[in-house]
Amino acid sequence: MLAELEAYQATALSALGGAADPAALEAWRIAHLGTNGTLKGWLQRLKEVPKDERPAFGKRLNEVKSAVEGAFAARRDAVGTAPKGPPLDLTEPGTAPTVGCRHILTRTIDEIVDVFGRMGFSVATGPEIEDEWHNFTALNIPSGHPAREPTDNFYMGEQGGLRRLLRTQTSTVQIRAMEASRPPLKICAVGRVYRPDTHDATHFSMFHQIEGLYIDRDVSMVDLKSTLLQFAHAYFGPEAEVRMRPSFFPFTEPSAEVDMKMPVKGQWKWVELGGCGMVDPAVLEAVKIDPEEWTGFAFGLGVERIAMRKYGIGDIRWLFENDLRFLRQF
Ligand code: FA5
Repeated sequence: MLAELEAYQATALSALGGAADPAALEAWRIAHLGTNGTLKGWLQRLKEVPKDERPAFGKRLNEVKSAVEGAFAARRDAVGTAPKGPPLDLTEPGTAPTVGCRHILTRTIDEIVDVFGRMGFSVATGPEIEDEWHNFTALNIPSGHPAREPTDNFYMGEQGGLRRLLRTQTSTVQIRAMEASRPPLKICAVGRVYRPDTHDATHFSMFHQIEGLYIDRDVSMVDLKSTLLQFAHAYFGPEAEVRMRPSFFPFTEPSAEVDMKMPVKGQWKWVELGGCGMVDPAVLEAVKIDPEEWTGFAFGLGVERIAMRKYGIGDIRWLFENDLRFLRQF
């Protein structure tokens, strides 16, 4: 039986040497090392060996087993294993990965801030949950003013004796900037504002404004208009125009509505974008800036209205529906 075992080892190793590819190697492995393989058979035959010869035979069987297993491992390294799954066809057209992009509003905001940045405005920020002082009182909107009505605001309870609300305008950041730094001051602030307006093609209850504030000595309406005109030229092109119509805001005097003439579906049209004016002395006094020494202008424009005109978007609601068919166009 020992001789038979020696012969088996020689046959097995020679067959292994002939297995030249992964498939043949796998067939050899199943035949020799598999659950019903020859080597297993040899282990079972150990009990046929006379008891006194068993230790020597068992020792030799273990040596054969190690030799055969070791030879298989070496052969597998040399031949390599069979590739898993179907073969890879590098000439097949692939699936292009989806590339995301910034939301059109984010892009508009970045573009606008970039233009004002080049005109020397630094960026200021303020909280979206504001108190009455910053949203109304400091902006010369006294208590009892209709703008404070609960129907026109999202109130959120009290803190420190002041009612809190979602800010209705970025003009709140004018106050925060003037509280934080002394003039001269040239800032812009962009962000979300909230009003309980009925949704339609041009109104939403949450929208964005870009605020500008410039406080220095001898600032005039001419500076205001030339700043808005520079913005219009930089953003809508050299043919854009700016028009101011007399208006009223409690925090500016005089006040005006800002219209810009810009291309709408290929035709140049006047479009109302926001409000502006010279900062009211009462506002400067509220933040302890001497109105005899300092003057300034401020403006606040609707970002959605700018984006809609710039990119030909017909309905403000499309900007917030997150419909990829709309968003992918930009
Ligand atoms: C203001 O909010 C003033 N704070 C602007 C201002 C700033 C005046 C500094 C003077 C000095 P008004 O309420 O008109 O003004 O809003 C400004 C712009 O926001 C509007 O012209 C419009 O473009 C946009 N807007 C107003 N309400 C909505 C709305 N519901 N949805 C989308 N855009 C709106």
